[in-house]
Amino acid sequence: MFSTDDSIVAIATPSGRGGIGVVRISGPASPGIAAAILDLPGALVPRFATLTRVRTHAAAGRGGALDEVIAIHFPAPHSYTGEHVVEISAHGNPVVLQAIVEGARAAGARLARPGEFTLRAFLNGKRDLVQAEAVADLIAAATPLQARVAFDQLEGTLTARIAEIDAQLFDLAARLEASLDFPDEGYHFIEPAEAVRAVACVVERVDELLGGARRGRLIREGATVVIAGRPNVGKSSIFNALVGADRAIVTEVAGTTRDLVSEQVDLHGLALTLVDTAGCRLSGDRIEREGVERAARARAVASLLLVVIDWSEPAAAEDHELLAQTEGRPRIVVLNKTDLPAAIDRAPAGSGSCIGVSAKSGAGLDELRSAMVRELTGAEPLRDSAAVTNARHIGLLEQARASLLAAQRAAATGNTPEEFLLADLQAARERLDEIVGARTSEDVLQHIFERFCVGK
Ligand SMILES: Nc1nc2c(ncn2[C@@H]2O[C@H](COP(=O)(O)OP(=O)(O)O)[C@@H](O)[C@H]2O)c(=O)[nH]1
Ligand SMILES: [Mg+2]
Repeated sequence: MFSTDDSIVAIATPSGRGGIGVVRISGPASPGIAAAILDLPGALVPRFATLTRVRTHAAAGRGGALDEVIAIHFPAPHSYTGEHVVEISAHGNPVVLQAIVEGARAAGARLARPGEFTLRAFLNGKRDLVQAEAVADLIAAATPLQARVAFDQLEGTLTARIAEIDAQLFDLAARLEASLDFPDEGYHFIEPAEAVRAVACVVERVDELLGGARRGRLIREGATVVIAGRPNVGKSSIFNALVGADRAIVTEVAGTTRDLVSEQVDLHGLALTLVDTAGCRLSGDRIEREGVERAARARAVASLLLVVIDWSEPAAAEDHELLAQTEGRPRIVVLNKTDLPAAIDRAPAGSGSCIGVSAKSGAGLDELRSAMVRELTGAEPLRDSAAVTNARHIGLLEQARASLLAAQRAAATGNTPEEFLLADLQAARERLDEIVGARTSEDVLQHIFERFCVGK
């Protein structure tokens, strides 16, 4: 179902207006398609930026030019997709770019599907699946840390580590197979004890990768942090202080925030969706009640809750109720308004850390940020990078690990036939192959490349 013998075209730059907009054409016919829409004296010189003019399909008959452009031909196989690629940089105007695409289609190109350029790069062996997925991650990155982690994977760091693990497994499997070929010798080429050690060594390396998986996933996927508390404790003020802008309305009137207000925040490299909610109270009009219900739903899906309490007032019934409701969930109790005299004599008991802040003066906000990172990542410090970040890779590594443990148990008995061990090792290797895409069903590929946008 994935055709690669036709030529595809798409606008590769974001929609809208800008200094430059790029149309990308890939496939065997792309040099000819380019020649049909560009004013060229001869063929494009490979990898040479040529200043020329582009004619539209409509203007072609009348000989009119549409824009002045730079065209570059990247001959196969040394291109992004591994095919002949022509990139046309025009002025960044949607009408101009669309007309170039139409011109290319009239000359024989087909409109590219989402992710199809990168899919072709994968099918042509220019990138493995981990690297193709990293392209999508890099494009989607919202924080510098996300971008760095994605680029590491694009560079092949994860691929290399998986290849090392696979090489160890290959070596072990080869020795077991040699034993099979000479049955009289039994475990001649590898003693059971040695097989156990060798598998344990591989498990250790898989565990190294999985060790950073929780943090990695958090880096890649980000997290939702919901601010909860009764009206007027300063939720919106804390939200604004963490966002660094007056995004939510702050007033002394209880019940001001009625809908969810959310904003993306870069917290020490983590992409957080911070959500401000309506205060939890039962009174109020219909709109406020709807807001309170939305707040409850937001709390239910949050990765972390900030339960805000006004420390300048005696704890109210709503405070106790919210503390009881959120007990045991990942949460931080935030005592706000520490610039005022305390009316609460001690920190509320229960799970999660408790941090005093003043949204007004900014005191304690840095501690709050650090506590948020700590709660979200566990005790693990947020180091620069993470090897595995993608849930698909993590799932496959865990499956490979389970097969390895089965092999280890089998070898440990000392009398399990080599075939059984080999079958487990083979299963583990298949999972590793799936990560890099050496064996992957079309469904999985389709699912992965659907995430891309057109032109990537
Ligand atoms: N003194 C003091 N007042 C605060 C602080 N944080 C918020 N407030 C005030 O408390 C009132 C309610 O704040 P708001 O953020 O709207 O609370 P929300 O209803 O929980 O969203 C406003 O008058 C704020 O100016 C603080 O740290 N110190
Ligand atoms: Mg509010």
